[in-house]
Amino acid sequence: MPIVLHHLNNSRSQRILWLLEELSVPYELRVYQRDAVTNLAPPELKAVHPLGKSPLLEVDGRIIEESGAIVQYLCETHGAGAWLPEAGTDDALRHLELMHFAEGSAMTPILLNLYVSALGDAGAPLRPRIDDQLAAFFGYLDAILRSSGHFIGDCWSGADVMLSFPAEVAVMQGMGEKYPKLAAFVAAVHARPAWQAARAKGGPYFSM
Ligand SMILES: N[C@@H](CCC(=O)N[C@@H](CS)C(=O)NCC(=O)O)C(=O)O
Repeated sequence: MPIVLHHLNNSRSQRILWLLEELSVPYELRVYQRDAVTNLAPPELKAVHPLGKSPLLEVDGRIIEESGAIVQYLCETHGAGAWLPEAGTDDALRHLELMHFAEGSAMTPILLNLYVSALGDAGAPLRPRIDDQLAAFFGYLDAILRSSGHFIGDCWSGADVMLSFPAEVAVMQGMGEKYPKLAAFVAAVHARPAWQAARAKGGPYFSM
């Protein structure tokens, strides 16, 4: 029974699709379309998992949710020793931190920005704090990117996959010049044949 990725178009699930392609994992792709008006996931995703969000990875009938858990699982089971630093090393601890940072910290101001922007002038009192936190997190990511172009060591890892989404948000929102290392990282991600194969299968992503 192949692994199934329950994929929502134009979403954080794109990075899982990319990783599946990188690792040459045999998988079945089930694509769900956002509502054209609300941009929310369709109700069919709730039949897969009560939260009705994506990505969801189905392995032998078991649904794995949360991007970080899915990335960790795929790297451990299909990474052939690559994509994760050696256990017990400082890089492994750093990797753990960044895997959690991607969803646990970086996404907070990104989502607040999205929601508060919809409020127009009513959201103005929240704007300085959100802008401050976006600058703090994007600036941090830009600063910690290594000269290798990766977040850990000299090669691709699960942390690169997880952080590709907040990095893309920064660049797609026109902050590439302010964060040139993030911009170069995103360009390197998008140049990967596996990323392009994922983009072809997953459909339009941001404005690409
Ligand atoms: N922390 C979760 C977030 C999942 C999530 O919120 N996914 C969004 C797509 S980016 C979603 O499904 N949104 C549709 C909705 O909430 O209706 C993860 O990384 O897997």
